[in-house]
Amino acid sequence: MGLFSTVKKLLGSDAATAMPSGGQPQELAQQPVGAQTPGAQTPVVQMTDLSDTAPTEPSQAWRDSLAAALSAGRAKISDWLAVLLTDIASPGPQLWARLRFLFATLDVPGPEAEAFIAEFAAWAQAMNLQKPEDLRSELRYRLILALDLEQEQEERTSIFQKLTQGLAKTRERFSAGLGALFGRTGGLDAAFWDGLEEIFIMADMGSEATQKLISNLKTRARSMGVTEAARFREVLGSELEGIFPLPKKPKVAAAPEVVMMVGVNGVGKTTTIAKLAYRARLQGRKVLIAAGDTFRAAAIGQLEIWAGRVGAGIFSKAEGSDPAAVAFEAVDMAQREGFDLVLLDTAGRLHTKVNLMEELRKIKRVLDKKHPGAPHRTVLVIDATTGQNALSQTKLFHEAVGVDEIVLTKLDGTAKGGVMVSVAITHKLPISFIGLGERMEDLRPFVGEDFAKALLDD
Ligand SMILES: Nc1nc2c(ncn2[C@@H]2O[C@H](COP(=O)(O)OP(=O)(O)OP(=O)(O)O)[C@@H](O)[C@H]2O)c(=O)[nH]1
Ligand SMILES: [Mg+2]
Repeated sequence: MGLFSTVKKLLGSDAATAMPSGGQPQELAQQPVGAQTPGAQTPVVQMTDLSDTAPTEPSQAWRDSLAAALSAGRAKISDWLAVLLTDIASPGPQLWARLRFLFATLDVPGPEAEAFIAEFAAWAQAMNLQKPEDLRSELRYRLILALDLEQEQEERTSIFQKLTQGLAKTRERFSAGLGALFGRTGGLDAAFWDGLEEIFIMADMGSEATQKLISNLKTRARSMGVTEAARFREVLGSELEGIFPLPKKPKVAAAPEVVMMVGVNGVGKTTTIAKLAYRARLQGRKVLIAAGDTFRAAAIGQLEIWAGRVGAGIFSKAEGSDPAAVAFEAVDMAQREGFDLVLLDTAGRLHTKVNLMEELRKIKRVLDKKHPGAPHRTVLVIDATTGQNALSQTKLFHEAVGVDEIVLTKLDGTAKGGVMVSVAITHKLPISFIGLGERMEDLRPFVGEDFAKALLDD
């Protein structure tokens, strides 16, 4: 039994009720960390003492506290972490001992627990995780993925708070205007709709999407029987909640699953690949990263470093190589060596004489020839701080290569949330993940309902 099934049992029905009503985004990895794929690369632990015999704990009170936190019957990760990390200044024997106790209490088989601890120890060392808050946040992410707690209420709330901060600017604009509009006495007359239109335009939605949204809202208000401004918030809330389609589960007839990342310069493609690889690795998949951005040597080097850190394989060729050849040979390597997932990086721009879209189409053709059905997903990366440009980028890439889903990065900055509403309305593409920072753990599933709530909350 893996970590995952153990905790599902522990969570009981709470886990089910904590699921978002909109369902959860399609995950790149389906296996718990316990289900180590044979041959998956485990970072080598160097100079890290994994024994827990060195200094003895001055007090064993934490055992009782942890046992109590666990027997409360609900998985509340912050309670566990509080006990695990009390008086722990840095990763070391004390922490390993506590983790062993946690896993033993959860009935996690020894080898899986040891693999978790070894990988965490190696990561803490490689990333020099010394600050208690960094240690806490990394351990939290790893436990959440390994134990499949991402949709648990507490975790959703914490992501929601970050989302709300990122969307603060958009929300400010929105809520002041909406508050005044909804505070009006009276019905949904022409002045009301004009006022609403103005607010949407101010929130970077663009005129086309705004017209469409207004028309949808008129229909929805009628069907909900709402005729006065004071009740309009409900109408807007339910419209926005349903605006983001859910990612589709790709059909992968034979391994490996191939994901191609596209997007303009600097939006976060390479970083997102590292984050996706990291997630998939923590969930027990064998991941190969393919350095298809051959435009700059630095891009290849950046990926090689990340692949090493997150325990993924890397396929790269020299700077200036044909990206389609990189894609072909990477899939060949993945097939021969039993990788589950290939993440293909691509360039955001090329030398002016080569057309980027033509290049991307060629990569797709070559992939499909080599491995029918590949790429199983073409993921467009968009920087959330971009304004209306996000719309034209989506149009461009979608028309040229067919985008299956969007990853929205830099939502920790001053995100322009309204633009995503217009992308969703205009192109009906799902958003699968959001980037909330530069650390590996800062990539989380997108929940449309929460995004809408974060936009509208005042
Ligand atoms: N704050 C924040 N920064 C991010 C996020 N995602 C990526 N970045 C940063 O954005 C910058 C560009 O990221 P890259 O991954 O190199 O972008 P890219 O799309 O691969 O860029 P090119 O290879 O030049 O086309 C880096 O400094 C990243 O750390 C995020 O979610 N939040
Ligand atoms: Mg890049």
